[in-house]
Amino acid sequence: SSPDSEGCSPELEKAGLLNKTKIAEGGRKLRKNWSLSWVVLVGNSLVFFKDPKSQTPSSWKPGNSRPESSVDLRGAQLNWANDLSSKKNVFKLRTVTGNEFLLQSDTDSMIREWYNTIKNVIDKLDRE
Ligand code: I3S
Repeated sequence: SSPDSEGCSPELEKAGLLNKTKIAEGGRKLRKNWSLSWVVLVGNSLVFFKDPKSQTPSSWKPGNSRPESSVDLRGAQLNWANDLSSKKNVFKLRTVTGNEFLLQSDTDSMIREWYNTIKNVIDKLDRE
């Protein structure tokens, strides 16, 4: 295979719009601030982009746009968290460094796909 097809560029697993709020930073609780985020799962990372309007599925690549932040999924924990919000379809992602995010979508099928896809990556990394 060509140098770019494997190894050099990480695999794009999924991309889409989700409501996001960070609720803890290094274990310290933060005030919620929900906003719509363009979320990209690529390799072992979940990458968040600020401006959904300027994002397209092809614009996630480094250089094409600036990520707002990125989360390493290795060792992360994923749990449904409908008790942590009045919104429906909420799950919580906690990183090894103690950063916690809530992600949400009103579309049941979409949030379930995101949950399953992220869970699969975390489980795969746990087995390495
Ligand atoms: O868990 P909380 O504190 O009830 O979360 C709500 C608040 O963060 C609220 O902001 P202010 O209290 O700063 O105005 C947000 O507007 C709500 O969206 C938060 O609750 P939900 O249930 O939407 O996660």
